[in-house]
Amino acid sequence: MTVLERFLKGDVRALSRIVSYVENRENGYQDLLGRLYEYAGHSLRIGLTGPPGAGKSTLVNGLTRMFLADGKKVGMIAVDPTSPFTGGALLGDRVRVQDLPMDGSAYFRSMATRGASGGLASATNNVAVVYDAFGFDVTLIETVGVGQVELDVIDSCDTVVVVIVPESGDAVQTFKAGLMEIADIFCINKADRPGADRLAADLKQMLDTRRTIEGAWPIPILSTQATNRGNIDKLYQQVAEHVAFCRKSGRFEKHRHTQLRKKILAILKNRFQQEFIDSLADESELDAAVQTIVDGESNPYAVGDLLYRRFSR
Ligand SMILES: Nc1nc2c(ncn2[C@@H]2O[C@H](COP(=O)(O)OP(=O)(O)OP(=O)(O)O)[C@@H](O)[C@H]2O)c(=O)[nH]1
Ligand SMILES: [Mg+2]
Repeated sequence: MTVLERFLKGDVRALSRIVSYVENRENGYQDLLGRLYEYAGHSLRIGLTGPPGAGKSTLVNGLTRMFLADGKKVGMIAVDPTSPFTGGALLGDRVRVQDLPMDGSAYFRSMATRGASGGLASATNNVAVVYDAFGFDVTLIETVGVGQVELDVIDSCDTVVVVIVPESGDAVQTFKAGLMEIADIFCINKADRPGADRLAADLKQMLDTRRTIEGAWPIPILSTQATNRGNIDKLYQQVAEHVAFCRKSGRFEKHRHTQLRKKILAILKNRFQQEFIDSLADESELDAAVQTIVDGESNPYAVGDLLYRRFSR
């Protein structure tokens, strides 16, 4: 049996092989991914984002247990754009997944920046497609903060949970951090700590004063205590309600349509870009062009224009 056949039969080791293959963009990974799309499209994608140490992993663990109890298969991805280490599974993450079943109903990977930066978001999306094709009903994606990589990752999710803690400051700071824009659900974790109620009230006021569009999803604010599973069931329920809301309003399909559109454009952009750069393979030509600018005979835009015209001819 080939690795792909074993993968399609639910072999977890084959899953690991294919995830690595896609993650490392090994030769021919696009063809393989292309084939996997045939089996994908069924997995829900739920993103959890928030400041470091907010309790995202603990919440992911809690949600995973609830999905498992509901008979669902769950894939987890932890994305850490700040860590340069390959497969940088943090000790904490390993500990947290240790007590999850090993029968393939739950699977965890952590992804860190490697090689070419900027590819982390697309690598994460690709791994999520592998999970989807493998048959995970749900993919939970954890990211830290809100940089461009995280936004790209989060953008592909059907539901986004923003996790904040009393320590992360007031509602205004949450707003400034750009977290208001991306949240479908607010989760104030570590509600056992002082300041949680105040933060919830401020956040509510902030959300209330924003002009709400007719028929928009009313963003809920939940307080959780992830370490003792406090209110995890409420979070689980809100996620389900958000998904149901999106399906009913057509937002779900529309969002997925947009994602596929973006994917096609990204593929095209990469290909054209590569083709163009390849056409400039003669470095001396580029150096000569630089010299014309140094000599005051041209400028970068004029050179770019010239090279582009020649390429497109
Ligand atoms: N007091 C309290 N501690 C919590 C709660 N939830 C998580 N923690 C603790 O907070 C610490 C960080 O939790 P994680 O789940 O690793 O947080 P994270 O957001 O995944 O952290 P990074 O991935 O490093 O950004 C751990 O020591 C948890 O046990 C909570 O509700 N209350
Ligand atoms: Mg974590």
